[in-house]
Amino acid sequence: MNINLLAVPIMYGCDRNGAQYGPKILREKDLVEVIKNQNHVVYDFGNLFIPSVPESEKYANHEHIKYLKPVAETNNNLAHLVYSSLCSESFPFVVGGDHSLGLGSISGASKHFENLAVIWIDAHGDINTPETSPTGNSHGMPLAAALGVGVPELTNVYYDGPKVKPENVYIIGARDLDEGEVKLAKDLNLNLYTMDTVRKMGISTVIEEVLNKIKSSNIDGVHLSFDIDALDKSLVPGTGTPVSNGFSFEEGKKLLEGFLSTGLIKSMDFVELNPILDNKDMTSNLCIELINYIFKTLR
Ligand code: DIR
Ligand code: MN
Ligand code: MN
Ligand code: MN
Repeated sequence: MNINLLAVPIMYGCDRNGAQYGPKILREKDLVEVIKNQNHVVYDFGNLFIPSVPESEKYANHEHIKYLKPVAETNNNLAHLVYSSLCSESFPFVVGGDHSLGLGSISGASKHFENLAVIWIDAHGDINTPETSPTGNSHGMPLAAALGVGVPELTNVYYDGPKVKPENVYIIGARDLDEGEVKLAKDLNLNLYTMDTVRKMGISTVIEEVLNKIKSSNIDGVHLSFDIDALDKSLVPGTGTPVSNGFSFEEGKKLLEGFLSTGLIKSMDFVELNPILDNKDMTSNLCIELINYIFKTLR
């Protein structure tokens, strides 16, 4: 397959220094070679330009959402790269950086596909709005914005209006949802597979159910957004908001393979690695192993 590597060294969405170095450390650990060795052709687009904004201007664009303007701008730029990658039949692999970039990925993919589905694997829901967000960090908002909920700067990224329909959103592994997120998931009737639900159903059954739902709707493309904090806290010290009771490494691989081996996934995010928080490269090494597996199973 042709892979367009789109690296997005952004940390404005998590407001945690270090997330911007995810692409750098993964490249140092031979990211490109790892993907090539799984029999893909890799086009490395380099790092996206991220505007530099001093901390003193964190709230310059909105009273609660931090760095709103550079986040929106970066997502606009990313969206067009994802869109043009898909137009040229290449698979966009978006490497973060924090999860605010999920909005740009979805926006680009949804311009290309008639009816896009999104699988969001994460300890969090990322469906906060300025009203519900306890932190003001936009990495907790990209999925809401893609659904058309939130401030216009985010809901109108790339083109105006919603990018994905609620019935086409699948959240898997959530175990740290904010109050307002629980309510929005309910109100919009999102397909929410919390960690509790996953444990009750079993991973294989979850995969099967999600794939059946996707195949029985008129979906023509699926975007998979993977936040490494979906994995258990003990495995990922190098991420900003680790949460216990997460997936083991084997479970994470099983989940990814279940979706990536189907031929339905047309684009993907890999986000929230923070090398500064890492413990002896344990998380970045695990990321490389996971990425190797992703490209081994991608069809
Ligand atoms: C939290 C954290 N729900 C927030 N979100 C994270 O700030 O909105 N998402 N870490 O991955
Ligand atoms: Mn996330
Ligand atoms: Mn569309
Ligand atoms: Mn998360």
